[in-house]
Amino acid sequence: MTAPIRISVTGAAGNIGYALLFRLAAGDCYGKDQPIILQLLEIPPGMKALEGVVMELLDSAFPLLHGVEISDDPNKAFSGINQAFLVGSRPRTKDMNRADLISANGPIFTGQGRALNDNAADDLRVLVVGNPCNTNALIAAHSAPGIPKNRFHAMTRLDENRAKAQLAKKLGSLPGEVSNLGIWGNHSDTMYPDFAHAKVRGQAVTEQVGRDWLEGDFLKTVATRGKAIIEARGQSSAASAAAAAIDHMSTLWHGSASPSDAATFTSMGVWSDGQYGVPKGLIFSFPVTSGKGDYQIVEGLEHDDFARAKIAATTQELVNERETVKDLLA
Ligand code: NAX
Repeated sequence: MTAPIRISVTGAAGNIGYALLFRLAAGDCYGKDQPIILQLLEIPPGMKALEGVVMELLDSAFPLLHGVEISDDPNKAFSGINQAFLVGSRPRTKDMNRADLISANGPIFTGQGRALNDNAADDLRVLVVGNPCNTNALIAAHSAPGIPKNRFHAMTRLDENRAKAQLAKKLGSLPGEVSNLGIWGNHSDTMYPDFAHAKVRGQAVTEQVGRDWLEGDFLKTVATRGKAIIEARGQSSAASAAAAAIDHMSTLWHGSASPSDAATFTSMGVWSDGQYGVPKGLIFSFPVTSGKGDYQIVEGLEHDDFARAKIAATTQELVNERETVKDLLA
């Protein structure tokens, strides 16, 4: 049988953790023939709840789950891991603006970056979900000088999935029939879902629906979807966020041609080397294709003035966030 891979999930007793762990253990990410060992990290107040989650994981008798370890020490939780889902972070409270959130969460990712550097396996891949995920991924990457920068990703797949769902609904198609919908920039309401290159059933979206809707209601609905879910549910999106995390890491593991991935390209927040004029060294969401374990930023996409202005705005926001945390970037 294939040797198990070690997967760490931080914030494992939280809402997203609760939705994510059971799908990982069921084989939804790495395949039905890939055993896994889960190494779960929480802060001390979360450990008791995490013990309960572990009981449920064991009670599910997942054949692929070859072990579960828990710890409140990142050095232990990251020991020998191949894959990391960095979900845990402080939620934004009503009195906090985005800059406060960045300052509150930044130090978590310096510590976790160092612990990954010192303890993880050589083939490590990291997905940062905890917000502000692009800048948290940047901090973690800087704190792990021994790990290549292209291993640190931020999750914008939920934004992509939300955008695909809206296009599918509008055009009476299925989400799986929407392709090449790239998210550009920051996982925040400045991100730009690039409808101009998107296709539904192989035909350009812009040939099937008016630009008024695309530039108006479509962008607004995608950008404010998280808020709408909190208003309706009383809690932030958790199951759809976990599904997007599975999609991201599954695409990276299996390649873009994975059966669960109808798109020719998908979106990942990754290290910029200056593509499309984005400053080098930001974690920026680009359209990517993925081979096994690696990705390539899609080159040569043309943007009109509308798209250029949107991409400039989200770039500027990430530059500002980087400035806010510059003391944490070793
Ligand atoms: P919860 O508050 O339910 O869970 C977070 C968990 O993290 C808690 O159990 C907490 O004890 C733990 N935690 C806090 N600090 C930690 C640390 N230093 N080490 C380990 N664990 C720690 O939040 P949840 O709904 O699960 O959301 C988690 C994060 O995902 C939040 O930052 C949230 O903003 C972010 N999201 C990101 C999304 C994305 O698309 N990138 C979408 C969904 C979500 O909003």
